[in-house]
Amino acid sequence: MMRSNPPTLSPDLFDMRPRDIDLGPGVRFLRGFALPDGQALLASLALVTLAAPFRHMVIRGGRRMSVAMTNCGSLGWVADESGYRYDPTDPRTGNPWPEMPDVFCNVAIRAANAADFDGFAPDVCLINRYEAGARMSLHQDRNERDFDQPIVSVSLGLPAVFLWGGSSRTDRPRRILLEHGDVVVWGGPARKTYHGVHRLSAGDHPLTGRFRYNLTFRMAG
Ligand code: MD3
Ligand code: FE
Repeated sequence: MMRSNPPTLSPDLFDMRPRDIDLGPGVRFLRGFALPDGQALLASLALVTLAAPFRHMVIRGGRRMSVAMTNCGSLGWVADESGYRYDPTDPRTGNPWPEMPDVFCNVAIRAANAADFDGFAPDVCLINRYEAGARMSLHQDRNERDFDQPIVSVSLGLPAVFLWGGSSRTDRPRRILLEHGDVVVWGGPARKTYHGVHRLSAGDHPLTGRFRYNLTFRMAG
């Protein structure tokens, strides 16, 4: 009898994962949702970063973030010694942030719709770049104006262990593997949950080399 799929040649530890992960009310995990757009997203990302290069922001207290960041859209997330904010201007260049590429916006809106959010119109795409050792400690995202709107995240390149905590920083987080093409829509009661990213392991991804990128789409203004 013909098989519709050839057998995999290498054992994949993650073949045992459930197809859909339930992260509780308000969260929709869309595994592989952005896979068909992966290359287009990365090509547009490269253009954005020509105008607004990745940089390691310095947070209050003087520490440099291990994750390199940039933004596109009418606003961008920035950190400096005075705190966090959304700003229409890239402090590094003095220019407005680059426009959000259509392919970015389209994926984000389609994902929000798939998760039953209507009217998602992101004005910010924060772009995070992780290399081996880079991590993001547990935090809440609370600089946005309207918490009824979700955040849409798109993972590209090397996989990372995402830490999904609770309503308190001290709640023990669950560990979720986020891989190339995975999209998660975080809304409703999940919106203020503590979350972070475990330090990235070294690797070599066919499309992104030694990096992991994460795009987070927000309605901030
Ligand atoms: C849940 N980024 O940029 S994406 C961030 O992979 C951030 O770079 C991580 O946390 C990353 O703020 C995680 C998933 C994510 C993003 C925002 C959220 C989950 C969220 C906001 C509220 C709840
Ligand atoms: Fe966050």
